[in-house]
Amino acid sequence: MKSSTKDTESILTREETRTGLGPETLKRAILNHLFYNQGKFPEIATRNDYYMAMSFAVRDRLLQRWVASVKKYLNADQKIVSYLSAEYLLGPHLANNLINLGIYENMEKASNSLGMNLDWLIAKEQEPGLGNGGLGRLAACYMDSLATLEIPAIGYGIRYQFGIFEQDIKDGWQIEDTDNWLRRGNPWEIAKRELGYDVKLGGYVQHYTDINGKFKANWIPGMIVKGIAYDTPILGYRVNTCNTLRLWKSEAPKSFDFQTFNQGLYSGAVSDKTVCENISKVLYPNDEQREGKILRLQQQYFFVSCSLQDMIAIHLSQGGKIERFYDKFVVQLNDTHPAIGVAEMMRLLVDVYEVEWDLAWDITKKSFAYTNHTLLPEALETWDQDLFQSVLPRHLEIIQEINRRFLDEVTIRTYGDQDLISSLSIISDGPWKKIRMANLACAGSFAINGVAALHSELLKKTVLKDWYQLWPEKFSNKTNGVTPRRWMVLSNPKLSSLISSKIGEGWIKNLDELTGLEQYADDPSFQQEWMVVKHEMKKDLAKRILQRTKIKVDPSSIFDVHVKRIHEYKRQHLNILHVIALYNRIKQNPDAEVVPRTFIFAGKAAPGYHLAKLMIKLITSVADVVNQDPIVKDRIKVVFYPNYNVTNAQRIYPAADVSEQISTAGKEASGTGNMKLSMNGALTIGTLDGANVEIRDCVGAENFFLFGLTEEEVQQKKSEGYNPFDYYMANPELKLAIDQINSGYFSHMNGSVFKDLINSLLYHDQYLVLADFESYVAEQERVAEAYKDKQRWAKMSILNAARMGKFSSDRSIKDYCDDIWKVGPSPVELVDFHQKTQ
Ligand code: 26W
Repeated sequence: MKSSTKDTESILTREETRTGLGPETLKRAILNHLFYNQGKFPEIATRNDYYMAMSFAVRDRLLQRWVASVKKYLNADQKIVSYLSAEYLLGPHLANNLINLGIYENMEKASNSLGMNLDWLIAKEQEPGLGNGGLGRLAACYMDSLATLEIPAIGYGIRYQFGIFEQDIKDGWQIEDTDNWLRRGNPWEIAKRELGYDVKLGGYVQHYTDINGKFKANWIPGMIVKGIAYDTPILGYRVNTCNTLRLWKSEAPKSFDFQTFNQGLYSGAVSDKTVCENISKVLYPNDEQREGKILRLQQQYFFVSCSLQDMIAIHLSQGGKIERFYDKFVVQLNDTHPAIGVAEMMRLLVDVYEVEWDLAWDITKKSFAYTNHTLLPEALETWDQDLFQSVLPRHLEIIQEINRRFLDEVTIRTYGDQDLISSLSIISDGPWKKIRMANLACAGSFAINGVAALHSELLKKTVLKDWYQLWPEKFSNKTNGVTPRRWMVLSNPKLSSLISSKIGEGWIKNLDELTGLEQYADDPSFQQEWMVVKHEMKKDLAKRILQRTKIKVDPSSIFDVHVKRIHEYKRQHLNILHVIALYNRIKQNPDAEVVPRTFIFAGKAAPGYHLAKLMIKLITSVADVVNQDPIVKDRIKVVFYPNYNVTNAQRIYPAADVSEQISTAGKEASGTGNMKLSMNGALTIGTLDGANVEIRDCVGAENFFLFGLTEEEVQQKKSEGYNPFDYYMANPELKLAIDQINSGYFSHMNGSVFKDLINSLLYHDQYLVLADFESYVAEQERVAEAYKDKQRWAKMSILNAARMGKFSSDRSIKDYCDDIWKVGPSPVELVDFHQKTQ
C-alpha cells in the first residue's frame, strides 16, 4: 500500500501531460485512440470510430480523477454512500462529461480540426436506458449531484444487456423492439474481470450443530452465479471527484460444467451458462406494476448480494471490523427492489461472519435507509412465499426469524394489538403467504422517506401509517430534484448562456442563484431575448417532429407537452379528451377563436398494459383525424413523438411552453419531469399532486395553472360513491367526445377499438378523469388566454425558471447527507482544474 501511493502520484503527474484538456492535446488523444485502440486511421475511420476514440480520450481524463478519488476514499477514514438501485436511466455520457470536465468548446475545436462535427459524434452514442422512468432517472441525477457535491459514493446496480425497449409506432400502435445498446461496444465502462462474487440461488438448507454446540445453517445452492463488476466513472461538475457506478453482469462460474459434459448431457451443461447469463440480460419494462416472476427476484437478489459482498470486502480490506460496517457505508434502498438486502446482510453477518443474531440485527438496522417512491397498491412488491423459498430458501428462514422477533417487540409495544401486528408483519397471514418487501425494508432501516412533501405525508397516513405510529422518528421527507447540468446546461445551452449573461455561472452549482433573474422578469428586452431562445428551441423540435413523424407543426403555436410513462393515473386520456373538445368547438364553429396549439405526447407503455397501449392508439388516432381536417386549418396539431428516452427528453423540454402534470391527486409520488420543464421556462397546468404542490408554492400561484380535485376531495368523492356516468351525462362536450370515440369517428368507423378504454372511463374511472374534465378544460382556456399576452407569458416563464432553485438534485442530496447519511464532502486534490482547460 505505502509504496503504491508514491507510484500512483507519479503516474498522476506524468499522465497529466497526456490527459491535458487543451484542443491540441485532445486532438492527439483522439488520434491515438483511433490508431492504437481501434486500429483505424482517418481515411477509413467511420463516425462511430471517431465517437469511440473521442469517448476513450474523455474517459482517460475521467480515470485520472477517478483514480485520485478512489485512492482518497480508501485511505481516508471516509464514510461512503452506497446507493442501491435496480435501475439507472443515465442517458448519453459523452456530452455530459464534456460539460462536467469543462472542455466542450475545446473538444469542438479538436473535432473540427479533424474534419468532424462534434454534434454528429455525440449523436452516435447509444444511450444506456437501464431504467423505466422516474425512479431510474432520479438515481442518475443523484449520481451526478453526489459527485458534484464531492460526496464519496458508489452506485450499485445491474448491467442489463438489454435496457428499456425501443418504441416504434406502427398503424398508431406501440411496437416494442429490443434495446441492443451494447452492440457497438460501450467505451464508458471498465470490466473488472478479477472482481467477481459468487451468488447462490435455489437449493435447500441443512441445519447442524457445530463443535461448540452452536446452531448452524448450511445453504446448499441449486446453482451458483458469478457477478462481474463493470465500473462507469461518474464525474462531478468542475470538481475532481469522480465516483463509481458499479453494475453487475451475471455469468456462469465456469464456461460450462465439464462433469455434465462428460456424462453426455451437453445441452444441460450449456444451458446452465444460459440460465446464469439470463439474470442480467433484460430490464423488466414494468413501471408501477409488480411482476411476480422468479427471474425478477433473482435479479434483485443477484445485484444486492454482489454489492453487499463488495462493500464488506472493501470495509474489511481497510482493516475495518465487521461490527462497524455502518461506519464505512450507509446503504440507501431505492424503493423496495433492493430490500432483500436486509435479509442478505443478516445472512452474511450470521452465517458467514458468525456474528450473533442480535448484534447482526443492530448492525443491519444502522446500515440501511429506505426511500419509498409510490403509493399505488399494485406497485408494492410482495413475493409468494413458495416462489421466494424456491429461489432463496435460507433467506426465507432468516425473514421468518426476523419477523418472529420483530413481532414479539411489536406485541409488547402495542400491548398485543392484533391489527397492528398483522399489518406490520413481514409475512402476510392467510393461506397464501406473501413476503412484503416494504415491511422488510421498514423493519430493517433506520430511516424511511417519501419523495415529495405531500407524498411523505400520505405515506404516514396510508400505506405506512402503522409504521409511523410506532416509529415516527424514522420518517422524513426528501423532495426529489434533478440535475441542472444535464437538464439545463447540456440540453438547453442557449437558455443557459442567456441566464449566465445576466447572473453569471454560479447558478449551475447553486441553483438558488436563479432568483437573480427575477429582477429581469419585467424587462421587455430580456423578455424578448428569452422568448427568442424559446422560439429557437421550438423550431429545432419542429424539425425533429417533421423528420420523425412527418407532421408539420408551427413553432409559434403553443407547445403543450405531456411526456412521461403512459399510465391511467397520469391521465393522458384527460388531455386527449380536451383535444377532442377543442376540435369539436372548431368543427361546430369554424371561425371560433382558438389559440393555435401543438399537443405533444411521448412515453412508453408497459408491453403488458393493455389500457396504456390503447391510450397511445387513441392519441395517434385523434392525431390522424385532427391533423388532416381542413376545417381545423392547422390551429391544433397532435403529435405522438415515438421512443421517449433521455435523449429525446433533452430535445423536448427546452421547447415546451406548457407542462402537463395532470395526475389524479395523491397518485404521483413526486414527478421530476415537472421540475425539468419548469426550469426550462414551461408553465405548468397541474393538479395538487406530488411535487407540483411545492413547485406551485415556489413559482407562485399566479404563475401556475391549477385545476382538479385535491387528494382529500378525491377520497371524499370515492367514499360518497363516485359515478363517472353522471359526469358524462352532465357535460355535453365530454359526452360528445366520448360518443365520438365510441362511434369510431377516430378509428375509421370501427367503434370497438376503444371499447375497453371507454368502459373503464364510464363505469370504473378509478382515476377520476371525468370528475376533473370540466375544471381542466376551464383552466386550459386560461392557459390560451395567457399565451395571447406575450409579455405576461414571458414574465411567467422567466419567473418559473427563476424560482426553481429548490428542485436541484444538489439540494436533495444535501438533505439526504445532512439528515440521513451523515456524510460530508471530501474534496479530491489533483491539479488546478481551470488552468488546465486552456
Ligand atoms: C415492481 C414494479 C415497479 C417498478 C418500478 C414498481 C415501482 C416502480 C417505481 C417505484 C416507479 C417509479 O419510477 N416511481 C416514480 O419515482 C419517481 C422518483 O421518485 C417519482 O418522481 C414518480 O412520481 C414515481 O412515480
